[in-house]
Amino acid sequence: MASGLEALTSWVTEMAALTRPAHIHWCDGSDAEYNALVQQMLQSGDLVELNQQTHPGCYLHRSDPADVARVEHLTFVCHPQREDTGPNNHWMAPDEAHAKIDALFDGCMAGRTMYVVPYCMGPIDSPLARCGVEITDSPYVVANMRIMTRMGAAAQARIEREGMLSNGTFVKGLHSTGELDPERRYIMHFPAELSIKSYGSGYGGNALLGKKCHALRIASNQARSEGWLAEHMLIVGIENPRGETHYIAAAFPSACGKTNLSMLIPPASYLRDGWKVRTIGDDICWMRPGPDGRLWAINPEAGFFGVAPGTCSGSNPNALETIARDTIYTNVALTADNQPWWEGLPGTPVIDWRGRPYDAANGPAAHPNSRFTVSARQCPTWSQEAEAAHGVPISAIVFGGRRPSLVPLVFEAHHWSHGVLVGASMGSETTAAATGTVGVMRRDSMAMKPFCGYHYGDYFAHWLSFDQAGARLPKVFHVNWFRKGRDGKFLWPGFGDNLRVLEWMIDRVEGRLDGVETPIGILPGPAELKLDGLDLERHQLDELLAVDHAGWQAELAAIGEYLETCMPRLPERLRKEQQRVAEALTEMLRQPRQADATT
Ligand code: OXD
Ligand code: MN
Repeated sequence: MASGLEALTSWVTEMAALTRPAHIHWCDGSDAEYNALVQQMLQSGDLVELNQQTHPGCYLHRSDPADVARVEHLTFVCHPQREDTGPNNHWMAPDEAHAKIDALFDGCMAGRTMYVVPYCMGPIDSPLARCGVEITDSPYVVANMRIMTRMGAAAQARIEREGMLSNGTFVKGLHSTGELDPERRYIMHFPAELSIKSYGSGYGGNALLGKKCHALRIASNQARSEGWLAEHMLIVGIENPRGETHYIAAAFPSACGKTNLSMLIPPASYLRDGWKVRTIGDDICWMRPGPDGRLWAINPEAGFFGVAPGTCSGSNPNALETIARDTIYTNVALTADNQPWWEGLPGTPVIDWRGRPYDAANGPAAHPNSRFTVSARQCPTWSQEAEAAHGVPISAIVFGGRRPSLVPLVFEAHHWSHGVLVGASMGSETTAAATGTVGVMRRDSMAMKPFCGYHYGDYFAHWLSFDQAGARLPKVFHVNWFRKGRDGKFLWPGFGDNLRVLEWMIDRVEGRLDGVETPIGILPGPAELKLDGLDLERHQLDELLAVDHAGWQAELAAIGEYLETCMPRLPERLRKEQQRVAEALTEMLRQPRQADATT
């Protein structure tokens, strides 16, 4: 059996023969290497230096205007059997996919440097972590991978050590920015081969292969066969004044506030009382049952690739502090004194994201999906527990999306199977994180629609399978920070005040509050949410916690239709759950007086 190093070098040799670079650089992940890459990119114009007085170590990268977001329509999951890919993914036969993309890779690195980027997703000594190697011709990708992953010599040493052990096999990722022509762009995944090929895009989600491609699409497959979960979730630790710390994992679709929630600042009265927030991760969570039956989670990433617009002192002061130094900005605007700028910040833009003099007639100054890449260690709420090899125990799983109507502020699932239904039924308005129309409601089960690397029906069955004797599973909740009133304005203040909802969840986990039973789940009882100091009128709270039974009956019917798209692989248990809730709603509507009472 080949050693890890032999397997790695023979694959690198093969990829070099295909792409024919002028040089090959094996990345060690050192500061000197990073600094040299930055200097090289400043010279080539790939990076622009920002104001080093206000933003030391910060640089701006401008993408090609046609390459600013994930491209779901060009993203393929190539299982040998089409059916394994499911209705949630695009499929191409592996042979056809390799042939198509290899034709693009053929000679594409001529005259350029090929970088070999070994990385580890998760703490380097964690049994839950997994390694990969990305080959790329983009120094911007290398610099971002160094921030987003444990990249370089330590990762390579782990790959060499693990060799070809069954769980030690590294994920092979080949990337080239190519011509950045959307007509010659593919993001291909080969789960059975643990490999990824990405051509024609330099955008983060398409090009930083450790992130969405490895840590979600490939890892979700591995997780299924090895008995764990790879999820699109933040992980946050909340310490209450009693000294209890609860870790909460929360799934929201892209650009719905995961970064904000993971580093929220408690309301003033909570701060006075001693509440503390600890950030473990803002986007991806790998979790598996521990010997105690609880789910233990790690954040496989080492940095944040966050959405810039909207990040401001009101929404996320911790993020602002995090990105004040040593940050790569992508597609933001500039002020007159060369500071990064985006909509939501004070000040005035002078140069827009495309490098043109700012003119409001051209649209927003910063691209709506402009980003910052920064080490998570710079975050004021960063927790040392993020480095814990065994991970952190998860007390609650939260699902949520942008739902302007119908869905209450918070409810708790009745039990695990119901929680899986709640996650599977998630819906949200689309955002600028992917190309396409923004603001359209789409189902996004577990916020994994663009990221689940296999058939959703099998994925739901995998989730259900954790409900076993001896399991101490987290409680499951659903939240909606985005409910709007009749005036079209958000009813809930969100941001730091979301801690009030997390407090209710923790009290439910600890068995301190009763909640109110409804057919859709358990809601906070009157006065169970702490609202002191909040400017919220009674009717707004009533609206936030209302259960519109007739509206939910229609929603359950729509959920039923959506689940049908997973036939014949839809687990019977999930279908029964949908029927159970639908019937409970029908029953409630048959008793008008009772229905009125909770509406
Ligand atoms: C991301 C995304 O970049 O979800 O995290 O698109
Ligand atoms: Mn994401």
